[in-house]
This record gives sequence, C-alpha cells and structure tokens, in this order.
Amino acid sequence: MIQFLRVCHALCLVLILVACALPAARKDFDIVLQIPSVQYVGFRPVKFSLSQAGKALLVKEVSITGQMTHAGMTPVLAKAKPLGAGVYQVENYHFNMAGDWVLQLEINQAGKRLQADIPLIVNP
Ligand SMILES: [Cu+2]
Repeated sequence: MIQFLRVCHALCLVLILVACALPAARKDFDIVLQIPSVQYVGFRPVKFSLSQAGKALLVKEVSITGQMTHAGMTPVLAKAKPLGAGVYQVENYHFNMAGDWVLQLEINQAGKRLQADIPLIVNP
C-alpha cells in the first residue's frame, strides 16, 4: 500500500511538471484582442489587431497554435486572415474544452518568425 502511494505521488509530480511545460511567453509584437478575453466552448470568432512599435503589422496570415495550460491536449491550429489595418480574424476557432488557454500567434516578417501570446479563459 505504501509503495502504491509512493508511485501515486511520483505520478502526480510528473503530471504537475508536464502541466507547467508550456513554453515561456514570447512577445515580439503587440496584440489588442477585439473579442472578450473570456470565451465559451464551441466554434467562436477570434479577432485581434497587431502592431509593432506603434505601427500596424501587415502580413498575409497569422498562424495560431492554441494550447491549454494542462497536459495531454492536441493543440488547435488555425490561420487568421487579414481584415486590413493590422486586424486579423479567424471565423470559427474551436475552443474544444473549458479552462485556461494560450493562443500562440506566429507571423513571418521578412523571413523572421515572430511570436506573441494571447491568454484566454474558456467557460463551459
Ligand atoms: Cu483541455
């Protein structure tokens, strides 16, 4: 029984460590979210504007990798399309579980990959 508890504790520790394994946030550009930062489970629009040093960022698309802050979920990928003036949108982003999310945005600017994160809370 004691051995079983030891194994249990070891497993819990591993789970905690894995859950904290999200990469540290990068912020190569500024994001202004144009949707509420509290969302609901389902297919939802995600809209944001990007800028750098106060100027609108104009790129062809923004790659989104959405991850939850706990372990064991497949990331939800999407491409946000430009609406003009540095505003980008995904029409139907799939928030497939309630909890804490981080949308990692990535753009390609003159061959350089830039990243920044959007933290979101998703309610049931
Ligand atoms: Cu999850």
